[in-house]
Amino acid sequence: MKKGPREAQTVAVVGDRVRFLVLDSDPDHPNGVIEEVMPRRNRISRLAARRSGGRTEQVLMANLDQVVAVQSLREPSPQTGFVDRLLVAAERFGVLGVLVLNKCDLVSDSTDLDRELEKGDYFASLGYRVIRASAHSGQGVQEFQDILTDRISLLIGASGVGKSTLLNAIQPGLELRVGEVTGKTGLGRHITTRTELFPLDNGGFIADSPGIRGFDPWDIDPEQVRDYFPDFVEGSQECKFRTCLHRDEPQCGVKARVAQHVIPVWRHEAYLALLRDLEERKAKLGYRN
Ligand SMILES: Nc1nc2c(ncn2[C@@H]2O[C@H](COP(=O)(O)OP(=O)(O)OP(=O)(O)O)[C@@H](O)[C@H]2O)c(=O)[nH]1
Ligand SMILES: [Mg+2]
Ligand SMILES: [Zn+2]
Repeated sequence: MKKGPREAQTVAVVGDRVRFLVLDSDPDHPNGVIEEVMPRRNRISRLAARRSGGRTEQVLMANLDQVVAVQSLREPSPQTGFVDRLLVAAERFGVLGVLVLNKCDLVSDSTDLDRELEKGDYFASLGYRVIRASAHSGQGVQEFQDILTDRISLLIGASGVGKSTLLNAIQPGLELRVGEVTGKTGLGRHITTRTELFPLDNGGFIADSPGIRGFDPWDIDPEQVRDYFPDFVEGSQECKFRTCLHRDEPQCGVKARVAQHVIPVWRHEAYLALLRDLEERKAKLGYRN
């Protein structure tokens, strides 16, 4: 199957149900062949790296219950718009979205008005589960374990935010490799190099994944993206135009709510940036799915 067209790079991914032919059942040197990948109930996909020409879907995981976006409050500092984009991909397929804000121990006083904590509170107000955690102090680790129990989940986030460390904290037997964040660049070192699914002692499965820089959701039309911002629904009912993209149009209920501080400016900007990216992609390549 790997010899297929370029798109075949994700012919079988973590979470796939497959038909498997056992060639050798000897536990010392088991061997077999994947013969068929069953239809996926859902998936989390992004546009593969630029070098693929921007036409290739990269499926990060299939058949999952929830996607857990992990950010660190410091070292590395969060990527603008990452959570917004990931939640769009989750909404697209009806996958539950969860946000973990890790390294809370690095924020001197977690009650102070940290911008990222404020953003977390906003996502929580939209109904997403948001966990303030520290793999080092133990804060939120029990809560993190609880949300993973009996579910199939994907952990995703930039390199160095502490995905593997958090998993080791709830299940030390995993003994996952973790790595220092480089002082100079403040970036992680891409310690985890492939996505791998682990059974959890308390039930459920968790996939740890390599750090990613950006997330461009796959298979979303520019005109659709507004539908995956649940906080825009109410305001959009007051837009003059039914086709309003909440950008330059007059009498826009969403922009009115931004002006009233009901919808934060950063949230609207995350939407506009994603909309622009999707429009550019469509203009360049033509929309395909
Ligand atoms: N201060 C602090 N450091 C943490 C915390 N969690 C993880 N770290 C540190 O952050 C560094 C990176 O942790 P990893 O678990 O390797 O990060 P990762 O997200 O798995 O990174 P990749 O595998 O490269 O994607 C390590 O040095 C950890 O010790 C935390 O809650 N607080
Ligand atoms: Mg890791
Ligand atoms: Zn509008």
